[in-house]
Amino acid sequence: MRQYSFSGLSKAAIQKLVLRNVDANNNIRGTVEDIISEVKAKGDGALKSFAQKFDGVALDSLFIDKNKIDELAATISPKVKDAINIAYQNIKKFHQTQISKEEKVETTTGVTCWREVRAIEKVGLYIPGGTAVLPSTFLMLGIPAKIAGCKEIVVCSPPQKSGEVNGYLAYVAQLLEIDRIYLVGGAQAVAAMAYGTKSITKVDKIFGPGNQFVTMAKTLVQSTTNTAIDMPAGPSEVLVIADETANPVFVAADLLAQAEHGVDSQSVLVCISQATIDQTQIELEKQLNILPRKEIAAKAMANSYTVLVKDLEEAIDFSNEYAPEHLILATDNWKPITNKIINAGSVFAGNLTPESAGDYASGTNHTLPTSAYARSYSGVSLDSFVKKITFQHISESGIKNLGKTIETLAEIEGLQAHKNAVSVRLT
Ligand code: HSO
Ligand code: ZN
Repeated sequence: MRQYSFSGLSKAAIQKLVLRNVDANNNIRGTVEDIISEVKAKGDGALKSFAQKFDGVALDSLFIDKNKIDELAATISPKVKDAINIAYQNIKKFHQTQISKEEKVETTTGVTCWREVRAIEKVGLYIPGGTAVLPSTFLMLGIPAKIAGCKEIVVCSPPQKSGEVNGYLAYVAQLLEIDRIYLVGGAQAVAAMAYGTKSITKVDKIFGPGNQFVTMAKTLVQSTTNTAIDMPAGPSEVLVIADETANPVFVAADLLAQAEHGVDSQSVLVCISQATIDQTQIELEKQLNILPRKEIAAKAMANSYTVLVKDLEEAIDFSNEYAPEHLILATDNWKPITNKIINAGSVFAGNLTPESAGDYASGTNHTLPTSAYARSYSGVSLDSFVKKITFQHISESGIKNLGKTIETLAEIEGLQAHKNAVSVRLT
């Protein structure tokens, strides 16, 4: 890992250091535009030829149904089922706490305002299946979609060589009572859900992480259709803040857990102790060498760095500039610093709290803003699957009490018809 010292970095140098993934997708834009046009023009036919071209599978059917899902789900071991069940319960428990009901308020006597929550009717979930199939992502998106009460949940995941999905995804589908999985991956899946095809419903909002092609497709369709997206999701990243109470073995493991996601992932260590940085470097070498995905992780680590800081406050300052997707506080002294965190997707507090817990099973959602979008976006939650509609009711006394105010404001804006809409009710 490259090493920097906070005191030696100018403001401009920090800005440069925290910058990531700008223009990363520009060179693939053309390819993705072609894929989208093809899906728009040829629908299901295009999806089948892309499955052949990109996944190497000749598909008879574009989806698997309930029978097939049950059959595949039955092939997984009881141990894995138990683990998925526990994750399912915890994620459900946490997301159920996000159900909210707001009170009506009488802003002026006779004028009542309130909001009501409605589920987004049709949602599309994209479950990646490239170098790693992620049943955990299916849980993270499917559970809040179900709690919200979305009427139609379209699920797309690339077909495996068998022309099916793996048993883990099938088991999650069973838990979520989702009866169909479309065998469609990549940018073509996003295009299909945004424009609709004969067999795939056009949805109102598309969720889910993916490679650069998927992300580019999401970005493009949100500006050309009325389909929304959860967030622009780039390569995954972690920032670990560590002090002398941190365990370098744990810190190295956390940095590598991020790095194994993809060659473009980034792991950053911000530490108040040079000795801990040095020990972590030694640990990294040891642990990296025995990882099955060491080639991927090594490339990501080459794109990663450490920053030596004088204290935890300075560490948080740097982290707030970076705005990490995941922030690990590898310190026993995490409590006094949480209120200083301004920009982060999800925070893992204390030395025994690995990011992997949130990736899989503690309950929080792992679909989070990357590439400094944590400055303005929240991670996926129940809120992502609902809309809040404002209502108001005005009684006879209400229009009397507020009428004059509205008339005056309409007048200063020169909007006579607006004024009239009140005046006619006052006479
Ligand atoms: N760290 C990823 C989520 C994930 N990790 C899925 C393992 N499986 C993005 O938050
Ligand atoms: Zn992960």
